[in-house]
Amino acid sequence: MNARLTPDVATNPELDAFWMPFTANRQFKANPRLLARAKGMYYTTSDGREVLDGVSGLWCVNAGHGRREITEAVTKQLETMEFAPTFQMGHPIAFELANRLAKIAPPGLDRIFFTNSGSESVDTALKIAIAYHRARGAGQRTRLIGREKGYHGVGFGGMSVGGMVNNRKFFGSSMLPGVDHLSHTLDHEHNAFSRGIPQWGMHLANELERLIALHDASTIAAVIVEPISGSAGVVLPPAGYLKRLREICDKHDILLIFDEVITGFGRVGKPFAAQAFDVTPDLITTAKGLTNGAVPMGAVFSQRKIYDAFMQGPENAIELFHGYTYSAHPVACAAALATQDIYAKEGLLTRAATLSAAWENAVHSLRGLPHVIDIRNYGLIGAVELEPRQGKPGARGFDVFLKCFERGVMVRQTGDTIAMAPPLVIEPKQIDRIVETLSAVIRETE
Ligand code: PXG
Repeated sequence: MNARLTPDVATNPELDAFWMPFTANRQFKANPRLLARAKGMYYTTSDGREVLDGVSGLWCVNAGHGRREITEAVTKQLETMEFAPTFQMGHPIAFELANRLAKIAPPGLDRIFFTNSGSESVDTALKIAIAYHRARGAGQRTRLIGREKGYHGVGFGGMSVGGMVNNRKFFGSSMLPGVDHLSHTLDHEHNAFSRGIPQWGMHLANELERLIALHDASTIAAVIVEPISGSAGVVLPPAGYLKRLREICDKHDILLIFDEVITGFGRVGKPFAAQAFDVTPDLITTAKGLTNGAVPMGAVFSQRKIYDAFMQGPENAIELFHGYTYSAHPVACAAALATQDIYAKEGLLTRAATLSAAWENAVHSLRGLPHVIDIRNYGLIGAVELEPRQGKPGARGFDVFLKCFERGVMVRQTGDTIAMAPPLVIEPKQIDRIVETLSAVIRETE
């Protein structure tokens, strides 16, 4: 225990009880950053400062904060029916929401399973993949392939297929057996400062052939990747890479899962990255932007052929022994429907495409600043990677994040990478504000 930190913590005893997620608890509690209100593009801190939201809360508030339509829909639903079970029962807006989502889904992915988070969506999709093969008489296909630097949430399934070292190493060998990983696609030597999709690295998808040769296709259920990795600091797919993964999976009867918890719902200029990259997976995992972050909810989009494979046997038999008490929670459904209305009415699922050129120019204007070793962008996602300080990885990134926040711009830091993903309602002058603040802060950070 670091004794030096104890007195600081003691000065804020009201902060002790909340064990904060993915947070340096002692550092935070010694110097808290408290958000009190939010409207449009801005948070207001508890001491009354306005902060421009450069990361949509945590990649989820795609339509901007404080949307009245969502508040009203949620309020009305709470007054009408706050809860209803979806095990052997149903309620109308769950079906309405599934039908709505099916309409914006990539071709064929029109069977929707509801969860409460991205982590649950991932574990659900992995379980569906394994059970699907079993339903087809290929029950030996249980192996899962993830990728280095992948983030698929924090459930045991998602952790196992994920590839972020710190998210794994503290949990010993408590991983799913039979998981292997592809290499990640981040490559500074060939791709640093690529604008949009990098050109080099499609061949990295061929590693899947190597893993298949090692394990044999008959043991592999699914490959799961984020079309664009978010948490690892924005790692983009090289041109042609995702298509190649699709071809290899098709050849070997392996399911391809896209984890679109971050890329879904307009972040990349189309409803889903699957559409932006013109590659159709078998399952898509989502959460976050589904409800604009207002109520926790996730959804797994499944190819109809997968759903149909389960719809066999006696009609009174439960086909998938999986689900959550709060799957399709009425309040979450109401929030999601209101969110989808906003997305449709305001054209937000494609707005990133119209802003992406300006966004790209803005973030790449930071090239040449001290310590900037790479800049990556796609849709309304951007990342600026800084050179780590000698022996102190993450310290420079944290300083930049903190100074930006003090100057009224909230970005996200992972290691020494600053990630940005503003609400899709952002205006050009707000893009400038984010980038000007970041520029000034980077210039004066040792
Ligand atoms: N998959 C992906 C691709 C994600 O980005 C999850 C699954 C898990 O979702 P839940 O709802 O269980 O948290 C995520 C979550 C960040 C950051 O900025 C990213 C996420 C969560 C928190 C922080 O690094 N993504």
